[in-house]
Amino acid sequence: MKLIHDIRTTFTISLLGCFLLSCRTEPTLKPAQDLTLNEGFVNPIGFYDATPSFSWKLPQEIQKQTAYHLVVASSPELLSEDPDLWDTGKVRLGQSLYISYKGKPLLSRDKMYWKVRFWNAEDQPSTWSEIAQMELGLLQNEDWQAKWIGLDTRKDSIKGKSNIIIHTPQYLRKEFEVNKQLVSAKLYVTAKGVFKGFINGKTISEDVMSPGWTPYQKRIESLTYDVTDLLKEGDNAIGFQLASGWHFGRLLWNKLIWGQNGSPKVLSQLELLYKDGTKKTIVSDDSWQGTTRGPIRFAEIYDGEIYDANFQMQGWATSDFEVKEWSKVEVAPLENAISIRPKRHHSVRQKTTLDTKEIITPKDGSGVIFNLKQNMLGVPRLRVPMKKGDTLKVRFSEMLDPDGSFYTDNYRSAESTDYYIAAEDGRIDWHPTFTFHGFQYVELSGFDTSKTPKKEWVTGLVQYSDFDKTGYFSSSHDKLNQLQSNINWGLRGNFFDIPTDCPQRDERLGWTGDAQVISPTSIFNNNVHAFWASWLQTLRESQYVDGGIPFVAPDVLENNKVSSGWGDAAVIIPWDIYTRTADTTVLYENYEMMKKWVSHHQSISENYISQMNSFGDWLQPFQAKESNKRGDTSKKLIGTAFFAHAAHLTSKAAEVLGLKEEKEEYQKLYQTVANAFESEFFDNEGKIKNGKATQTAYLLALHFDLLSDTLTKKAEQHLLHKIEEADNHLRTGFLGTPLLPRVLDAMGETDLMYQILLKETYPSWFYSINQGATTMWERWNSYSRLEGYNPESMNSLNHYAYGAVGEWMYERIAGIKPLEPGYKKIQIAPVPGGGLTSAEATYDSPYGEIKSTWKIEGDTFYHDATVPPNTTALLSIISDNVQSVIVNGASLKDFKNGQVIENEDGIITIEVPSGNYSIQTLR
Ligand code: RAM
Repeated sequence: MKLIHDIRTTFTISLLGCFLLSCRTEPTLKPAQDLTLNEGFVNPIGFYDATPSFSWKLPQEIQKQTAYHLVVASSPELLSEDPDLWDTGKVRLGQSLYISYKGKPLLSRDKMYWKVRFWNAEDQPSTWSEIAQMELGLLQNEDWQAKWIGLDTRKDSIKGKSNIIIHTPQYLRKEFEVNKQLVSAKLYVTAKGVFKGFINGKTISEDVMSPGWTPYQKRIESLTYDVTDLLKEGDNAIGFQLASGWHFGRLLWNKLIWGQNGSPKVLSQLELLYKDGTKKTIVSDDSWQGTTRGPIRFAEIYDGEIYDANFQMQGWATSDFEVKEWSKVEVAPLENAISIRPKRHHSVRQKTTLDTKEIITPKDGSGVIFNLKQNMLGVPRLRVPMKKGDTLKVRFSEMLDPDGSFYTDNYRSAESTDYYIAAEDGRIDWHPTFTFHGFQYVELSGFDTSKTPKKEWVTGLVQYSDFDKTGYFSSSHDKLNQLQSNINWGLRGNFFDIPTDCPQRDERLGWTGDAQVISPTSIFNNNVHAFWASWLQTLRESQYVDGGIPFVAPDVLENNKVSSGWGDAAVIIPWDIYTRTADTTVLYENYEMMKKWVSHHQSISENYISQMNSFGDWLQPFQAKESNKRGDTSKKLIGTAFFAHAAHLTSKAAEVLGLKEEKEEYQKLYQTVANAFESEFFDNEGKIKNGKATQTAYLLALHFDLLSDTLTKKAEQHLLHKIEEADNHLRTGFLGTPLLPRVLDAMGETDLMYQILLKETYPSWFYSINQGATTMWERWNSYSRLEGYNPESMNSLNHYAYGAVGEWMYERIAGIKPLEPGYKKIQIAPVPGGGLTSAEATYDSPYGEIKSTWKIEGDTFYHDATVPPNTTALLSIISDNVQSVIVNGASLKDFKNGQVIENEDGIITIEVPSGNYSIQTLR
């Protein structure tokens, strides 16, 4: 009886349900894919944000999403029946990116599971996506029962360079018992210093130099690891190696910033959940023991590492270890002023390896040189035969001098040397742990000389923040491809937890100017959304009370000084990220910083003319001696241009954030500054006055839109004249270089840009390639095959700023450019030129893959383009004759899947929805 009743009820409910939910169609559309949170996180654990945003991609065959339904639950089982955290119901919106969580509040350690379905243009539903998940980290200091622990290494009073205190690396350990069946074990951990963790002798993670670099006086990032598989029932042990890192190491020309007091410390909280529902937490406290008598004897970021195998402590991080002469650790509570927060981007990891390509044995009997034929950042893996008691000395260099000698002067005071002391005869297999180097050449001495050096002795372990590659560019021009490779290696060499200027010398700092110059190119090449969002938090935390933005972030200079074009990273980078990702959070998070920076500009201007200090058009070629690296463009002109631009971008940000009045206010300020700029620096002929007429002066005025229409036209001609004067070479430094392609492009001068780009002579991009560059260089003439190194000591061969031209390569040579934030609307408009016969780029945009590939064969121009789901594109076709263009096999005049919206100046523009397009044009 009961059963019949149940069946009847179920039947009625399902009929009713069917009616309500409209069962017209069984879902047949493929599910949404690539489910991510916030800045692209996939199923993160230890996540930093309790109110995350949700994004997904649609299958390629879907043109448009018209609605979505998102469910969030605290367990996968609840997801379909009873999503207890959030159920959006069917939301009639096309938005598939950054849907903000508005469900039940979440707390530290909470887990969430989520899935989504969508409806297409015909209102057909998709099947549900796969389930994605997230687990929060420890969001506040109160979540930590653990204490900071470590040995007092300061008292050893070991002094290094410039009398700076050296902390001997330490080893910390504790044994504990797992006495019941385990369901899960999570380790929450961080350090003042850098650490590597072990459980039962196995490494906890492959992360490098954790926890990374933040303004430690305000915030230290914590990491979360699932270590369930490393534990066993019975006796267990946990251990950490701990070294100075950025926190206690010398930084920037022999300064200690955070390490003036105390010694390195670890904070560790291991939380076990047993099957019977009980919990056990093992925290860092006074029950731990430590020693400095381990094999890592010395570790410094700039100077290298010393490893003495005689000090090896077999099994020190296992419970079988016999503890002798280990000391009790010092314990300190968490400070209220320092927030411990989950890391909000990916740690540095070993991302790839480079084999030795060539061995050079110098005649003078000095060390043997291993050439990787690629300048890189990371450490070497050394598999080298040694004799007991001998010391292997490992030196690094970016380039050899033309006479083949090993060159290290440009490392300045950074020793950048590793040592390994052998405890027995035989082949070692070792790499340093708590340092990193920028190098292409490795010099070894002190190995077993009875053996002939082999290439496999040295492998480069390439390390950078763990993001994926998103963009590819290639063309028929080999040197252009080499340039693309150099740009990429420049990024790999400087995205080491924060964006740095260089990876090799005694600097390696988060220079703000370099960062703003490279951000668009970096976002195309790699998934660095989270990387930048995280560094922008560091920048916010580093902003001075008066709104000034320091030269570097984290701020190790602490000099309260600012520079125009550098501090402007505070407005330029948030805007760049927003335009390329459509993530409004980056504007919300940084808007106050932007405003404060604009008022700082204002506070050091007189009648809207900037009086701000500036590094100027840094390292501009052929500059007057007295310009002292800062280029010949007037500082006031540069400052005023950036002041106007900063106000302009802040007004745009205000508009996106729906702040109408502020939008108007900043728009007005921009206009006022632009007017002041025009009358102060330009005469009626559109020529520079009150300062030197440089390419960069014109570029700033034009790119930041600071002149009236009439003067703009005139100034454009003066710029062309300046370029002609330089025999179609650039004359730009850090600030002007990224603007050059943008301005010439806007002027329709792409042929000229091709000429400048493909120049072989100094100063040009290919000049460095002709001298053997495999990365971007700090100077246009950092090195030459004939004369060797530029004699200036500030001369890095891995400095990404001039790689900013990458943006033009994929936006115009290949032709992929965002027209609306996040590439919701895309411009696909390649401009062939420079004798190239083909080019292509793909970009994994927030909506899916965008592709643009072209080639010229005989009289025909072939162009294939892919427009991802839920976007539209403006496709440019180089022709003025609709009849002669073939799109997807048919004449353009019969083309139905889109429309011609313009036919002007020899270019037909069609607007198309997502899909693949194959276009043939007769030239
Ligand atoms: C150098 C840095 C950086 C630059 C500053 C002004 O020391 O390497 O690239 O931004 O100077």
